[in-house]
Amino acid sequence: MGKIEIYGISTPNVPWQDKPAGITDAPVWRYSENPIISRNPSKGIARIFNSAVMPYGDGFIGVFRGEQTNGIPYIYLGKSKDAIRWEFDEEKIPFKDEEGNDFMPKYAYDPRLVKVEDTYYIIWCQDFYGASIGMAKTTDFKTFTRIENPFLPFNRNAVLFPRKIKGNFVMLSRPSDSGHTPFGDIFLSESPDMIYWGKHRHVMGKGTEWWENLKIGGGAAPIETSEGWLLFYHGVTGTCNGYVYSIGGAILDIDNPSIVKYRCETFLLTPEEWYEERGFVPNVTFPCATIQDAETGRIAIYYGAADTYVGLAFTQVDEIVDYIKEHSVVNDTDLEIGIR
Ligand code: BMA
Repeated sequence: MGKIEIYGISTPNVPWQDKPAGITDAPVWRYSENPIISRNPSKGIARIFNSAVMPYGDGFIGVFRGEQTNGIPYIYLGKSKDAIRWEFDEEKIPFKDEEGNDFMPKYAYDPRLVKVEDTYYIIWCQDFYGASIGMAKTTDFKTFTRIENPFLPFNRNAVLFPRKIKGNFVMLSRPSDSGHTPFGDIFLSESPDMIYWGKHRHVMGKGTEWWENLKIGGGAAPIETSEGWLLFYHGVTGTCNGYVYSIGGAILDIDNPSIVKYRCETFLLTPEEWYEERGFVPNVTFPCATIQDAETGRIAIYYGAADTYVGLAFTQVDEIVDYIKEHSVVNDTDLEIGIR
């Protein structure tokens, strides 16, 4: 164990590759066999990307954004023994309402998967008279019950914390428009029951650094560490040829996560490889999940690449926390509690 502790389960079978010797100035490195999910991964699905995974049983489970061959995104369940090679259900996840009746969203994308206490929550973006957040819960990955939509439209990138804080569920989200949203900050909301959400707080704004100067959005569920909540998020800049999505890192206060303790002024990963630069939407790296091992501090980051593939990258908790702290620039809106 290193100097920074990860609070959570040990996952000794977390996917891992040591850092290549040539990489000296970056704390995150890519899996050499990327992308781990390629085009046309299963029947009727043209692309899988922006997807979330976690340990389950003696293997791993995940919720995957599958772009159907009619262009409409939906969420599919996948299973894996090693968290690298995945098998997907052919049918969409069969969401039901509380009475057990079918209750399918019109479309669903960018799912996150977070376990809080004994329940797994799937959080995604869907139509609610415009782009907004949908949620469902399961305890067995067989029955999936939709729960109330947490927020008014328009909103995206909702990410649940993996435990209650001061007795409440806590969720990050990014209020948006219903299109390609040329703005956006990360906010936080609390709920005692997963039905009523409030106590909204501003967490962090789009960055002053150029790589994240258009908008930001939550990525993977925050990782609880002895330094605070480690958050991988996406930051976007606009160019004459469209948006570029990079992965950033921040550390939020453990008891008051609307306070940003450290925020890395440089991106942690930006489109460089062919599968990140070339695809349905070029120049996108979009983190949606991590798997981490409390024992070794190993962290595997799952990210969508070019709205076409799933990539895998690695870091180690001591290294990433040190890097974020060494390169941290926080401004007044990061440091404040976030209510006006
Ligand atoms: C965002 C979301 C993501 C997508 C990204 C880049 O607005 O829709 O699903 O990866 O754009 O196209």
